[in-house]
Amino acid sequence: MKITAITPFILHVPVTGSMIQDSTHTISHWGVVGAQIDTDTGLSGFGFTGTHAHLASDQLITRCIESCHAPLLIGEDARDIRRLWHKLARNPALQWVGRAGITTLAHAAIDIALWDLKGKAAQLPLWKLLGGQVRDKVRAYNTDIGWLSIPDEQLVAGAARAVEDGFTGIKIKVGSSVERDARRLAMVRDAIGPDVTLAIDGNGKWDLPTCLRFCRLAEASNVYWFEEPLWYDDVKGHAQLARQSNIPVALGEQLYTPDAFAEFFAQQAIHWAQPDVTRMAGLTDVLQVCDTAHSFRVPVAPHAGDMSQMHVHLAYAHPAVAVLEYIPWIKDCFTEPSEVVAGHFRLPQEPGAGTTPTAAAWARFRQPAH
Ligand code: 0YR
Ligand code: MG
Repeated sequence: MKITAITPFILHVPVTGSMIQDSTHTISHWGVVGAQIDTDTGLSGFGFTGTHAHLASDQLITRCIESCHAPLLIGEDARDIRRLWHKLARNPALQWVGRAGITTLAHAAIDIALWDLKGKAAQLPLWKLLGGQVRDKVRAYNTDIGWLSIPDEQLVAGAARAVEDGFTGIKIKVGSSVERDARRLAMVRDAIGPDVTLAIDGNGKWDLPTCLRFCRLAEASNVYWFEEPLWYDDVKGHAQLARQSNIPVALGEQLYTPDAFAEFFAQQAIHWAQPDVTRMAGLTDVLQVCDTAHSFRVPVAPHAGDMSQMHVHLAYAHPAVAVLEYIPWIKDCFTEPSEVVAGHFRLPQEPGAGTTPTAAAWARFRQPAH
């Protein structure tokens, strides 16, 4: 299965309600920035990374795919996923200038497209290729009801509606002010009752004293995890918080390498790991993190940079994954949307990684790749 062409693409897809905010970002669209890999078998694979849809930086990713990674891949056997992963990780054009960041996001798109091809060639959904179903159901938690930009009453109503719709987990954003966020958290807990898991996400905004002050107020609300309480790379800060609060600590959506995760595991700084195939160098890298997490008995809750199109396969196939994030912004762009029914993700059936865009999405959301 020889690679004959690699074509980058960019889609900008609107978020729910035209705008959302967390503690650090205001966004109107999700960027689906990726690569189509064609082969001499006639099969094409698709892979993508997730961005905040800034065309200028999205075009740096597509440029990196096309100018730096693609020349190393044309003519190669698409089935050699791990060998090609290492070839790109040692790309002479990139290793000196970009061991993380845009180069990694570009690598992610390619690695995922290769997994998609492998599934299509075998006529199997990715979860089957990864070793089969290790669980009957994958529990979903809803993040899309919990943005900081949602006013209090709407937040409470949205949380209650999500529970009525069958969700047994939700997540709300924090990181505005300790008092406001603690009040909103208590209101939501009140509205959803004691049986629904309720996580919070600070997106790296606060410092340790602020987090400790917040945690004291939040402990009464039975918080499932506190995600990115501190700056993403701060291992010792998270280790301290993990020791000083009763609320479990989660992070990983901003980590690029297995080495970064290894440090958090080794320092016992996190209770939950949240790797993302669109942030790390693809599924190949995330599988390694999931295996390590499993050895440390740390549960994995993959972050929704892919809006769970690929992670749903991982979640069905890897024993470390405990729960999966649900944000519905881009699902209808794909031939098999990642759907939640009665609070659980449907088991994908189509061959591949769930990354094939529909013609309609292509026509509607495509942006210039250069
Ligand atoms: C919006 N999920 C997250 C979005 C989301 C971010 O900035 O990118 O909130 O990825 O933290 O857990
Ligand atoms: Mg997050």
